Amino acid sequence: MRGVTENRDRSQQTWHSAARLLRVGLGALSGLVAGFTALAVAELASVPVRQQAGPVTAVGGAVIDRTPGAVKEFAVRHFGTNDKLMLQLGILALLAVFAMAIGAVAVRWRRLGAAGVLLFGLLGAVAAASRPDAGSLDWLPSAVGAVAGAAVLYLLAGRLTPAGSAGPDGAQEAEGVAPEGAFDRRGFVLLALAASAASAGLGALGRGLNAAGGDRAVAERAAVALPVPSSRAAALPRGVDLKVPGLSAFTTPNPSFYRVDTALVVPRVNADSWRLRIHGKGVSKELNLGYHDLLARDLIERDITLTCVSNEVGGPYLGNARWIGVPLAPLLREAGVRPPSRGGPADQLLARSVDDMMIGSPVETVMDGRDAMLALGMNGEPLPFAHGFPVRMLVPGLYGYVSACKWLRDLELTSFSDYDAYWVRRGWSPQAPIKTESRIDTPKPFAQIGAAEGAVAVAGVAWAQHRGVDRVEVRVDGGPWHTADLAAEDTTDTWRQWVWRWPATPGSHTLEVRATDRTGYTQTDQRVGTVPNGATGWHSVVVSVG
Ligand SMILES: Nc1nc2c(c(=O)[nH]1)N[C@H]1C(S)=C(S)[C@@H](COP(=O)(O)O)O[C@H]1N2
Ligand SMILES: [Mo]
Repeated sequence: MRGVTENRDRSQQTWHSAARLLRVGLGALSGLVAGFTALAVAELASVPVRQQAGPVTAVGGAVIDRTPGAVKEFAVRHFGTNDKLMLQLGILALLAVFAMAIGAVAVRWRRLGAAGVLLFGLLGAVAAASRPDAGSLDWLPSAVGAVAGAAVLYLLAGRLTPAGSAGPDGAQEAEGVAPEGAFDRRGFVLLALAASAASAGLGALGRGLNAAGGDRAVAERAAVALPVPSSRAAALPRGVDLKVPGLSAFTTPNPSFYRVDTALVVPRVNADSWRLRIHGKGVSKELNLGYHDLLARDLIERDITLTCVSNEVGGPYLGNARWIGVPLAPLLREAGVRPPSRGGPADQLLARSVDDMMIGSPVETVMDGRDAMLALGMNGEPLPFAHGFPVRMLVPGLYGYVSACKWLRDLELTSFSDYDAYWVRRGWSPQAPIKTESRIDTPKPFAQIGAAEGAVAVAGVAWAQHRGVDRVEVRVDGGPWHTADLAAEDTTDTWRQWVWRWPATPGSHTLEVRATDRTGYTQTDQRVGTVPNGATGWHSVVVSVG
C-alpha cells in the first residue's frame, strides 16, 4: 500500500514540476512578447518625438556617452564601422534575457513582473532624457512602450495562473481544486499571438513613418545641384596614383570612405530648414545662414585627406576626397572674428551638430590661411548623409575629432579654458594636429609571396597633412633603409602614395616603413597608442616568400 501511494506521489510530483517548468517557460515567452510590444510601441511613439528617442537608440547613445575613450577605441578597432550594430545587438540580447527573467517571475507575481517592465521603461526614459541632444519629450517613447509592455505581461501572466483559468463565476478558484497544470491555454495562445501581431504591425508602422521623415531629406539632397566652385582644385597631377594592385586609390570613393561618429541613427537633416548660427566671444555681427545662403557664396574645391585620431599604426581610418565648401576664415571675419594673434578674445571655435556633438578647433589654425571650410560637397556630390549632410567642417592638418564636425548647426567662439568639447572630456587632447605617419598597403600581413616573382612591389601611403611628405623609406628585417619612389604630390594637405621594389629572397621577412615630412621630421619608432592625441610608430608587416 505504502509503495503505491509513494509512487503516485512521485508521479504527481513529476507531473507538477513538469507543469511548473512549462509555466515558467511560457512566462519567459510572455516576457519576450511583452518586451517586443514595449519596443514596437516605443518605436511608434518616437515618430512624433524623434527617432533617436527610441529606447534602444537612447540606451545605446547613453552607453556611448559614458564609454571611456579606451573602450570606445576597442570597439572601433574590433568592430570597425559595425561597432554601433554590435552595440545595438548587444542591448537587444541583454533586453531579451531580462525580459525572459521578468516573464518567469510574472508567472508567480504578476504585479511584480509588470513593475519590472515599467522599471526597464524608466531606465530607457532616463537614458533618453540624459542624451546631450535630448528634447523635452525624449523620455516619452520609452514610457509609453513600457506601459504597453507591462499591460501585455500582466494579461499574459494572468492566463498562466490557475486562477486565470477559472470560469467567469470563479468557481474553480473558489473551490481551490484547480489542478497544478491547468491554465487557460487557449486564452494564452490567442493573447500571445494577438499581442505579437499587433506589436509587429505597430512597430512596422513606426519604422515606416520614421523612414518617411528621412525620405524628405533624401529628396532634398537629391535635388541639390552643387554650383561650380569659383576656386577649383587643379586637375590631379599625373602619377598621383601609382595604380599598384592592393594600394589604396588616391581618391577614396564615398562608399568606402571610413566613418567614425557617435550617431546610432545617421541624422537626415532637411537642408531647406537647416540654419547655421555663428556667434560668441568677439563676434561683432552674428551670422545666421541657410543652406542656400552657403551655396550662393564663393566656393572652393580642395583635395583633403581626413584622418581619425583613433587610427592605429597601420589602421584604416583615413581617406582622401575632393571637397567643395565655403572658406571658413572669410565667414568668421565677416562676423567680426579676429584670431588670438590679432587680439581676438576667443581661441576656440566650438562646432555643434544637430546630434549635439561638440568639436573644438583652434581659431588661430582655422584662420591661418589654410583651406578650412564648411564642406557641402564630397567627390562631386552633396555630402552623403553619413558624412555630414548638409554641412560639415573641415580643417586640413587636424584630426577629425578636433575639426571635422558633421551635421553642423552652430559655431560658437569661445575659449579652450572655458569649454571642454566632447572628446576632450573623455581624455583626448584639446588640440591635435595630425601626426606624420605611413602605412604599408601591400603586401598584406602574413602574405605568402611566390618565389618566382622577383622584385615585389611594397607600396602604401604616407601623410603629414599641411606639412607635406618629403621622403618614405622601407627596410627589411631591420636592415638598411631604402628610399621608396614617391608618387606625384597633389597638395601638402593630401596623402602621398609610395612604392619600393623589393628584391625579395625566400623566407620570412619583416617590412617596416617610415616617412619624413617637409619640416624634416622623421617618424619616431616609438610606439604610442591613439589616446590622447594620435598613435606613433612604424608600421610593419611580416610576409613569407617562397
Ligand atoms: N556630429 C559628429 N561629427 C563628427 C564626429 C561625430 O561623432 N559626430 N566624429 C568626428 C571624428 S572623430 C572624425 S575622425 C570624423 C570622421 O568623419 P567621417 O565619418 O566623414 O570619415 O568626423 C568627426 N565629426
Ligand atoms: Mo576621429
